[in-house]
Amino acid sequence: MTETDTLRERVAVELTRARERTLTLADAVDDHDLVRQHSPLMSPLVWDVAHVGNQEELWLVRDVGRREPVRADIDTMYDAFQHPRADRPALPLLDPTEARAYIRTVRDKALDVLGAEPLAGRRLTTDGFVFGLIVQHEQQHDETMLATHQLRTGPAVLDAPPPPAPDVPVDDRAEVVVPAGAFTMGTSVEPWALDNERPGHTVDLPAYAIDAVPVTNRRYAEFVADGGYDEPRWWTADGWAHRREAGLTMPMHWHGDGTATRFGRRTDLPPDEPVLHVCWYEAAAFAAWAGRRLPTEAEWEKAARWDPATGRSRRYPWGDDDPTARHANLGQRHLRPARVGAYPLGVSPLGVHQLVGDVWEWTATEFTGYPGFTVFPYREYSEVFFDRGYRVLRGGSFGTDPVACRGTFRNWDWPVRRQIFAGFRTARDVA
Ligand code: AVJ
Ligand code: FE
Repeated sequence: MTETDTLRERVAVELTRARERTLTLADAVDDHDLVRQHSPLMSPLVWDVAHVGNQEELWLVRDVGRREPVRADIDTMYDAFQHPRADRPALPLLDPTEARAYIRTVRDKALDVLGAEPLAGRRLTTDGFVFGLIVQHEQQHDETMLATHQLRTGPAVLDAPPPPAPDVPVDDRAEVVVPAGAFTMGTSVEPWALDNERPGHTVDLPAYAIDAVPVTNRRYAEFVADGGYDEPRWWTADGWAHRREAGLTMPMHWHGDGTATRFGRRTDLPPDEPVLHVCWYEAAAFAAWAGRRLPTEAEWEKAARWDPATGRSRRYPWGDDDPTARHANLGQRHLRPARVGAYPLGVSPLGVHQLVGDVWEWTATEFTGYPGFTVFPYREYSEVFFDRGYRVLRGGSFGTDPVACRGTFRNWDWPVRRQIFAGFRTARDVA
C-alpha cells in the first residue's frame, strides 16, 4: 500500500467514526427532541447535524473538490455567524429526515473527493489537512451535542460504563514544581494541528507550581461551604457582577447535597472526582480563595508537554503516542470525569495527572494568535475569535474525541460559560 492509500484509509476511518457518533447522539432522541431547543445556550440538535454536513459541503466538496453545490440555498441558515444559537429554532431548518439525507449525500461526495484528490501537493490537502479539519469540526459539534444532551430534561437516553477507579489514591492538594526555563509551545509539525496551534515558538517561563490533579468536588465544596459565593473579594469585578446577576451558588447541575444530575440521572458526586460545569469566573474565584491563581495557557502546556530529560515538547503528557483508553478519559467512552489518579499511564514526566481528558481546564489566558500566526484556511475558524475576551481551555474532556485533542489543542469560550465540560486546576508563582 502506498503512503497515500494509508492516509486515505485513515481519513475514511475517522470520517466514519465521527459520523457514527453524530448519528448516535441524534438517534438517541425522537424527532420532537431533535428540533426542540433544550436551552437558549444551544442549537436544536438537528441544526448541529445539518451544520456539520453544510461545512463539509463548503470546505471539502466545493472548495477542495470543486464540485457543484448540493444545497447552496441553505448555506446562510447553517452559518454560525449569521444566526446566534438562540435564534436557530425559528429558522426553516431541514427536518430530521431531510437533515440525515442531506449529510449522507454530502458524505458520499466527500468520499468521492477523497478518492480523486491528490493528498499532497496542494496546500489544503497536504497530509489530508482539510479532511482532518472536517473530522475535528464534526467531533467538536458532537461534543456540543453531548452538552445539549446534558441540558436536556426528561428520562435518560445515554448510558456508558463508569470510568476506571484509581488503584492508588492521589492527594488532591499535591502540586508539582516546574523549573524555570524555555520550552516549545505550539507546533509547526503536527499534521492536523489547526491554525491557532501554530507555529511552534519558544516561551521562557519562570518557575511555577501547578496542581498535580484537577480541582476536585471535595475541594470545590469546601469553597462553597466557606461562603465563597458570598465573598466579593474572591471574585473579579466582572465575575462578581455575573455571579450576582446569574444567581450562581454552586456548579451547574449540582443540587447542593453532594449529588448532581447528569444526562438525566441524579448521581452522587465522588469527592475525588474533578469538579465539572464551572465557568471561568468561578474557577478564578476558587483559585483566589485557595491563595492561588489559574495557570496561564503556557504554564498548562509546559506542564503537559515539556520533557525534562530531553528538553523537547512532546505531543501528549505521556509521550508521542496517540491516546488509548489506558492514557486518558476521552472519546465519550464514559459520561463523567474519572476520579483523580485513575490514569497513572497518562501522567507527565514531572508527575502531573489527567492534563488530557476528563475535564477541559480553564486557563488565565485570553484567546489570541501565537507570534507568527497565519490564517489557514479560513479566518472564521480562529482569527475572528482572537482578542475578544474568550478564555482558553486546554486538555479536552471525557466528551472530546482523541482526534480533536492534542497537547497543543486550544479551545476557547466566554468566561460565563458553564454548560461545557469544564473544570480547572490552580497554580502559583515559585520564588
Ligand atoms: C473551538 C469549540 C470553540 O464549537 O464554537 C465549531 C469549534 N468552530 N464550529 C465551537 C467550532 C466552528 C468551536 N470551539
Ligand atoms: Fe461549526
